[in-house]
Amino acid sequence: MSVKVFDTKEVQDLLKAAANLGSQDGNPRAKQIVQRLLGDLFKAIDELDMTPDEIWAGVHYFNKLGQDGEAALLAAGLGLEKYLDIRMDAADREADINGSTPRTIEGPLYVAGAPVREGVSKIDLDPDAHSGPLVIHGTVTGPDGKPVADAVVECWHANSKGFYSHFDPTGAQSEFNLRGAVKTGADGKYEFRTLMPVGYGCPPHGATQQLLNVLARHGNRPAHVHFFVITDKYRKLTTQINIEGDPLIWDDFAYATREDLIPHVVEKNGGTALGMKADPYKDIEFNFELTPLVQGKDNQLVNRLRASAPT
Ligand code: MBD
Ligand code: FE
Repeated sequence: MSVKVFDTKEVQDLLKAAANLGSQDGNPRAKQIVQRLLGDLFKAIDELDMTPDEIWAGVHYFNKLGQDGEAALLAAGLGLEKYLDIRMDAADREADINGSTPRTIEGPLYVAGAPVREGVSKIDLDPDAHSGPLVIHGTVTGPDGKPVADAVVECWHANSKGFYSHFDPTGAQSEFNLRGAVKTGADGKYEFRTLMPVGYGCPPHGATQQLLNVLARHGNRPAHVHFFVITDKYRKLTTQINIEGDPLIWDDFAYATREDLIPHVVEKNGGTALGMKADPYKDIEFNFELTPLVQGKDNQLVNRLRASAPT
């Protein structure tokens, strides 16, 4: 079939009716977006001559995606979340905001409500025989390079199986294992005492991996640690660091790796005195430089549905 119907009056009227453009009611922005996205889909069906079988496969894929609770995971895997970062980066350059710690995607596995401690937090609550001790520490500064007091640095990462607490399919981790928050003092310093994470892999039978398989893509991420840095004075930073040496660093299925987000991992001794499970430990120094508010506001604050749990 090579029929083309998109530009017919019948189809254009159908699109307008579906988005209810003839009415003054409803949410105008939602109507605009529905008309555009549905129109782009109709057009693609016409131009690629998509078959009914392909369309129904796609419709039922959405059902599986929802059943699996993986829509935000797929958004990361298809680069949609990265694309939003690319746009925010471009907006920053236009606003002459440069040189700060790069942002990178939040991902779908944050849980709000981790306990906030002063300066230092030990966040490995559960034992993990396959993971060694890790200290991550540094200083939060403003665009002026001066330390920021009362900033909250929040961090979350996976265990030695690549599983995150709250989302662990084995149910093995306690709430807030490997999740924590630290408030900086006058020196702007934060420190997390934890265990070395291992890279995440998409659930092998989930909708996301199902699509990635069709594309001959893997669904794995290099070992990484997520951060939010939040203060009244500057804009919220959402970022991650990768663990140096992970073979997937430049092959992340979620496209989150950035040049300035791969700090060196240094071998140290003295872990026992820090309350770590062994004396030799790995140490990462990573400093955060925040960006200025724009006309007194965080103009890029992202609202999205986030999991939460009681502290
Ligand atoms: C992760 O740990 C993650 O950070 C992202 C972006 C997607 C899936 C799992
Ligand atoms: Fe992650």
